[in-house]
Amino acid sequence: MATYVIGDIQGCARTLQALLAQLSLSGDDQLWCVGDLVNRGAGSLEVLRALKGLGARARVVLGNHDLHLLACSAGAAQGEGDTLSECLAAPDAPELLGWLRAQPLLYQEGERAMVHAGINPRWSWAEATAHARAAEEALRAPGGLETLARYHPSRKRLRLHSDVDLEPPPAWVGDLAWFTRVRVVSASGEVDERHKGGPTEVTRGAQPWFMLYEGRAPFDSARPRTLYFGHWAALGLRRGAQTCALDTGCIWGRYLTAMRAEDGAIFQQGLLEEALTASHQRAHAAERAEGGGA
Ligand SMILES: [Mn+2]
Repeated sequence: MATYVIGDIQGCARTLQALLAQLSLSGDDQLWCVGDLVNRGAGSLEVLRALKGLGARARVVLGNHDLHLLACSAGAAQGEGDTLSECLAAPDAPELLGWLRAQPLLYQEGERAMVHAGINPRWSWAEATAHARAAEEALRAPGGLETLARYHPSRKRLRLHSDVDLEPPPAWVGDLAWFTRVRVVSASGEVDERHKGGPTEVTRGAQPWFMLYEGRAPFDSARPRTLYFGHWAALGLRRGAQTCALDTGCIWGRYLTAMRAEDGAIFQQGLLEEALTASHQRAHAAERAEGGGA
């Protein structure tokens, strides 16, 4: 039995199928996906159907774009460059969205774990797990998606002008920034949402979350040997002491990467669909300036 961990798919269904053909999963092989299954690419619906169709052979964690789809299903607005309408209008949307909503934010099997973006490096592993379970439970509870939509990052500006939304978000909504959006941690220990460049461009006093996480390694024996993550295309493939980054920027015209966990073998598939254009990138930059988006 082999475990293949793959990076951010972002709706690139043809690229995913080509990578799966390369892997030719057999028997009890498992496919782990680090999240951001959907959005930006044209084949989000196909990706959801394919992964759901793999049943227990596919393990998935939720990314910021997956949460964005769930929020849109509960009334949040799509932004420029979003490609989620097909998923929302599909006849099997209730089943697919129900499946997506049931996926964890942090997944662990023995010595391996995965998360979309990262975890708060100040948490012990037990605390990280507890925070993830609490957020997952809240998301699945009645009204969970409405709360998600209400505090969605893309609504930041709107909240400033709305009396009803002035109360601070529940703690689990705040934790979503760690599991699904963090790249860099500020000097004061908060998620720095503005940073999206490479790790060498990090501003003074801030640090990539995984550097802080690995710096604390000797003090927490409960940790898995390897924590796989995605979300940071500018970082690319990076094997750290206790972490492994797998977002190799498929949607930006680069590669979709799979790593075989047992021996570290790498499998890559170049993008087969249309890459995001410069105008898309400018739209994303504008969204980031408002604290939302990718
Ligand atoms: Mn992401």
